[in-house]
Amino acid sequence: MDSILLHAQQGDKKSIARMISLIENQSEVEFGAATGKKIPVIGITGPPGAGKSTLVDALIGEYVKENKHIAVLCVDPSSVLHQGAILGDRIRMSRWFNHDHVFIRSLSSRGAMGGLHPSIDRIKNFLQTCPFDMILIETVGVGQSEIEIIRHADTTVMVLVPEAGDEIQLMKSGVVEVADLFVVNKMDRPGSNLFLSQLTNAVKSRKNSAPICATSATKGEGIAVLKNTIDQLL
Ligand SMILES: Nc1nc2c(ncn2[C@@H]2O[C@H](COP(=O)(O)OP(=O)(O)OP(=O)(O)O)[C@@H](O)[C@H]2O)c(=O)[nH]1
Ligand SMILES: [Mg+2]
Repeated sequence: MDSILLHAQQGDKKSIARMISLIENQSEVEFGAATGKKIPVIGITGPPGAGKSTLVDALIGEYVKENKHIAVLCVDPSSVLHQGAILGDRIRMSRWFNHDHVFIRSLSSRGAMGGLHPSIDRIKNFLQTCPFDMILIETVGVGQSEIEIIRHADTTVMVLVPEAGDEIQLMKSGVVEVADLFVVNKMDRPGSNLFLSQLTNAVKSRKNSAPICATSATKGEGIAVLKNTIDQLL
């Protein structure tokens, strides 16, 4: 196992994948502690189908342009939709699977209450010891209880879509309180500008303000601004 770890920490993707499998299957195994250079962890969360994977795919493109090395964990908390969503993630990001600078891994949550994989902390700590510039974690989160991601991420990005409802609903769901950055995706959809202004109002009533980015992930619109906004928060 030592040589797998060594290769993983030199950036060999096969070894990284094998190490993650080992960590998943052995609850006591722990690699890496938060020492030395800390790699930023960005959580991307939001309701099912909001476009999280499409956005991650586009963001990878921005970081790869800068020659950065990126690790992506896709965590799906819903056991029923599990296969379909993970397939969705794989399709959405498929162009990056063979890219030297990109490592992508899907994890099932195995019924963890907060919606995140039980070994996510240990996997994250291990990835911190590998040569990445950034770790992105995609997970589904709809209400406050499902936004456990904030505990694991340095920066939490909440992806919402015009269909997310009105200002009252936003306040009720509690999502407005927890994110560091909001994305209104699917700006090409009807009602997007109204939703954007309602979200802006809702976020204004927070104690600490948070930036809001508007994107159309499928068209690649607003991605560069989103990337810069994320970078400013790190
Ligand atoms: N119209 C429009 N559709 C989009 C946009 N971004 C994503 N989509 C579509 O929305 C659907 C869901 O996109 P995904 O990226 O899989 O969304 P997700 O949030 O990762 O979904 P889950 O991981 O299953 O929760 C796909 O059909 C995308 O093509 C957008 O900006 N505009
Ligand atoms: Mg997805």
